[in-house]
Order: sequence, then C-alpha cells, then structure tokens
Amino acid sequence: MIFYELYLRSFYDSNDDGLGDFLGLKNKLDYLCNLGIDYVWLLPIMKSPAFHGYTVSDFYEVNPVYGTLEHLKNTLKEGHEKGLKFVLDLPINHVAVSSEWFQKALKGEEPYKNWFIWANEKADLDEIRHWDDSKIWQKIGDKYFYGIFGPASPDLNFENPELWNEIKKIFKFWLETGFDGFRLDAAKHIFDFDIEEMHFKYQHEKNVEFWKEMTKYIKSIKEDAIVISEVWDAPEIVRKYEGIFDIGFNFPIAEDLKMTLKKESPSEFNKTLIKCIPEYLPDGKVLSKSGNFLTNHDMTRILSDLKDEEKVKLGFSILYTLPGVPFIYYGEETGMKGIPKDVNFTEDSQEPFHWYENGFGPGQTEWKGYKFNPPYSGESVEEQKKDKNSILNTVKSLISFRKNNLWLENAKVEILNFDENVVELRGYDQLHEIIAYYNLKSSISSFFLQNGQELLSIGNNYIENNVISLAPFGVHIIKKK
Ligand code: ACG
Repeated sequence: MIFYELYLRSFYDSNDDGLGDFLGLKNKLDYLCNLGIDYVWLLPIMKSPAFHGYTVSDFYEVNPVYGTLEHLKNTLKEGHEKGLKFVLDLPINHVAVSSEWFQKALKGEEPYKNWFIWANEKADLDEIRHWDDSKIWQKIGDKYFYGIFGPASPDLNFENPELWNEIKKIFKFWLETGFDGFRLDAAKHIFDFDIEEMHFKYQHEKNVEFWKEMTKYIKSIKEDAIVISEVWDAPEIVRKYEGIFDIGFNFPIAEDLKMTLKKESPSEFNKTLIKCIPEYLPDGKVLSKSGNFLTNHDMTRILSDLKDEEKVKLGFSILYTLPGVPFIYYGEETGMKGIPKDVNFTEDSQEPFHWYENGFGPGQTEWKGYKFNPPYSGESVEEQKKDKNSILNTVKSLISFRKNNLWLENAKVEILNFDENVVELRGYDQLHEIIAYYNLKSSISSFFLQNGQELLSIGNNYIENNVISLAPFGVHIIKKK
C-alpha cells in the first residue's frame, strides 16, 4: 500500500476559478495511478470556513468551493474503476464556530449546550496547552469555551454518549458516499480534558475505548474500511493506541529519521530503528502497521528541511525499504518547498502544486501566490518528468521497487553492520530477503558488498571486487532470496 496525502485546493482546477476541486482531481487520477499510488488521503473536504478545512461547519456537506457531492461521488467512482481507494480526513474533535451545533449551544439550546465545555469558576482562563503558549479557553460574548486548537474550533464534549451516536452517523454517511476509510484527526484529543478538575489532561484509556467502538462501527458498515490514527506524540504514547487502528502514523520515525539524515549518522539510524519501530525488529510483534512518512501538512517540507535533493532521495529510499506503510505528502515527490510560520499557520507548506515549468496552464491552481515555489525552480511535474534523476523519477522507481516487493510491508528488519558512513540493513520474511546499503554521508563511501542480485541503485555507485563505492547519499539494494 502506498498513500498520497492530497490537498485538493492546491491540486488541479477544473473550472478556472484558481482553486483545485473534485473534478480537477478526477482529471488527474492518472497522474496518481502512474506514480503507483494505492490510497489517496484527502485532507478535509467538508464545509468549513478555514482554508485547511479542519474546522467543520457541516459534517454532511462538501465545501462548495470544491464542487458538489455528485462531483465527489463521480470522482471516487472513477478512481475506484482505476484501482484507487480514498481515505477521508475527518476532524471530529471540534467544530467550527459557525456550525449549527455550536450556534445552538450558544443560545443555550438542549442538547447542544452540553456538547461543548464551558468555563466555570474552577477554570483557569489563562491555562495554556502543553506544546506551545496558546490558551485553551476561548472567549465568545460573555462566555468562555474550551478550544484546544484555538478560538475558531470549540471542542466537542464526548462525555455525552449521544454525541458518540452523532459521530457514527457521520462515519456512515461518508462510507456510503464512497470513501474507503478515514484518517482520524487528533485522535488523542477526544478526551484531553478533566471535567472534574477543569483543566487539560490526556485520558488515553477513554480515548482508546472511544476509538475501539468507532472502529468497530466503521468496520460493521464496511468490512475492509481502513482506519488510520493521528497521535502525534512520543513512542510510549503512540503505543497505547496500537491494535485499534489498521495504521498509526509513526511521528517518532518521521522526526528521528530526519534528525539522522541531518546528522548524517549511521549510529543514530540504528537508535532510530530500535526506538521507533521495535515491533518490526526480530523479536517484535506488530499490532497496527506503522504509517511511515517524512513530512505532512503540519510540517516544514522535506526539501526545505534537508536542503539537499540527494538527501531527500535517500530519505525516500529508507522509507520504501522499511516495513510498514509509506505516505507521500503531495509535492514531496516533485521537490516542493515550504516552511510553515508556526503550528497555527500551515498555508506555507500547502502551496499550489505546479504542473507547468512557467507556473501556469490548464488546471493550474493559483489560490495563493507562490512564496517558496516560483516558476522555473524545477519543482513542476513538467520539469521533473524530463530529468531522469529527478526526485519524481526516483520516487517512481522506489514505488515500483516497493510494489515488486509487497512483502516488505510486513517484513522484519535488522541492521547487519554499519560504520561511520554506511548502514547495511537486512529486510526479510520467511520467503524473501533483501540487503540495503545507505550512504549517509555527503562523500563517496565504500563498503563490503554481499553477493546477491541488484534490485535498485540510486546515485553513481560502482562495484569492484565485492566492494561498493556509494555516491554521496547513494543507495544500493540487492536481493538475497
Ligand atoms: C492535526 C492536524 C492539523 C489540525 C489539527 C486540528 C490537528 O494535522 O492540521 O490543525 O484539527 C498537535 C495535535 C495534532 C495536530 C497538531 C497541529 N494535528 O496533537 O493532532 O497539533 C507536540 C504535541 C502534539 C502537537 C505537536 C504540534 O505533543 O500534540 O500536535 O507538538 O507541534 C516530540 C514529542 C511530541 C511533540 C513533538 C513536536 O515528538 O514527542 O509530543 O508534539 O515532538 O514538538 C488545523 C490547523 C490549525 C488550526 C486547527 C483547528 O493547522 O492551525 O488551529 O486545524
């Protein structure tokens, strides 16, 4: 399985209003198929006042800027015919201020007013969330509501069982619309508030109970629906949620792999595997698959972060040889750049995806001006296609390698050897075995090469007398059986 995280507004425009839309995606399904994508993860497409869509004003309506529900259904249908599947990003931890639920709650209407959390005399109105200095209480008129993600997104109060049923209806609606699964936003935040003590507190056990019930419900509607969770936290916390979902995003590996690549350090690579994917090491047991990625829409884009195309290709090569499920954030494959100003402002890593060298042409989206990706900077599909060593063509060969070795998704891995420059990694199951050599350094590095059939080589690597000289950040993969 290969996933592609897609931001519709930036993808392809079918009606010349500058905004990407459902029919635009329908026009470009072949781009995704040719790349080798299996699942498209659509960032939120429900009605929302926000460009990112994470504050939903109506869970049963599509955002009109993207087209109609019929357009969406047609797009999903055509995608299905081409063998693609679609996962919807569903943020249910909170709603938009303009949502009917919150507006009715503000007027004191039952049951809605109990669906939110209102400050009382016990609340500390200056309390801040633990990862930055944003306040958790938001003022509206003469009231304060709990909103962990800011003043535009009141949190729902899941202490109400009737709300659980409302959420189930939403899952059912989107499965019946044609989606094949969900990316569950902010999964650790459903219960992140202590209603007795009136302050922020993660309640992982309650979250687990909630998600078990939701996942069971989703699968009762569609047996093979795929459920992916977003728990952005340290490995010991992420592990609390294992086994409930099909795939859990592996934030620790995203962070540590990038750090390893920045430090150019084989010993760090070793530590990263032990810390971040112990379940795939020889003695481990896999409960949920590891969702492996380098960046997502909340992060600095990979080329802006690593600042070196060859290093980016190395990062992808590691991702496509490790067990688990690889994810691409749109534009990573073409070398797009972008640095969000802070966690509350992701627009800068969601710039229009460029199809043309000169920055315009049919279907090109232009909902915002470019800041990081100007015309003729090499990151358009047109330019990337022409250069055989481009990131796009490298990602294509890596995906094709992965598809010829689907067993890798459930493989075991171990590091056989490493020196100051190179890592020798073994991936295996009962029937297969590969060895991958990664040069983590910006200089040419030599390493003893085992006998085997070459599967993939990235960079100007050459072999002499069982020794491979790997190009800076070069990769070489062989098949043992
Ligand atoms: C999701 C979406 C995001 C969206 C929302 C809200 C949630 O991807 O686009 O915001 O619908 C936290 C949440 C995540 C959330 C991000 C943006 N992502 O947990 O669910 O914020 C720490 C915290 C994390 C935190 C992260 C953010 O623990 O909880 O994520 O910081 O930087 C080590 C530590 C680890 C630590 C990291 C990073 O790994 O182990 O704990 O994570 O370092 O320091 C959207 C918009 C927002 C808007 C909102 C309504 O983007 O602007 O406000 O919608």
